[in-house]
Amino acid sequence: MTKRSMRSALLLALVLVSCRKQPPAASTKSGPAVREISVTSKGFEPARVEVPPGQPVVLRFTRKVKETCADAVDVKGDPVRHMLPLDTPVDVRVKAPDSGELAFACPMQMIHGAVVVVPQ
Ligand SMILES: [Cu+2]
Repeated sequence: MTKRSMRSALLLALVLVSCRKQPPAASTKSGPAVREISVTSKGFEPARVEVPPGQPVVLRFTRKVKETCADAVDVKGDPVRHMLPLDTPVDVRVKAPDSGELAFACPMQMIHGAVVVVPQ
């Protein structure tokens, strides 16, 4: 297998995996935008994700490190604490505010990130 075809196969596998994880309601063509956020030794990467105002958006968190206090994430205004199992994408659906930011953080509020509204 060439490097190129391996890459295509990998991409295809990723697409298949992400399709399967989508709930039926999100499979319409006007589904919410998805922003991938990794948890690494540096914290949330990227720590700031830009979104249009007032739109639903899916934050897809994937924890990639074993040792981190961000083994869960709290999103401001969301009473549910979202556990982040290692190497498992977890979708958190939020609605972007009309302006400003929507903060998220680890349960101890040590590692921070934010959804940043960018006017269109
Ligand atoms: Cu923490």
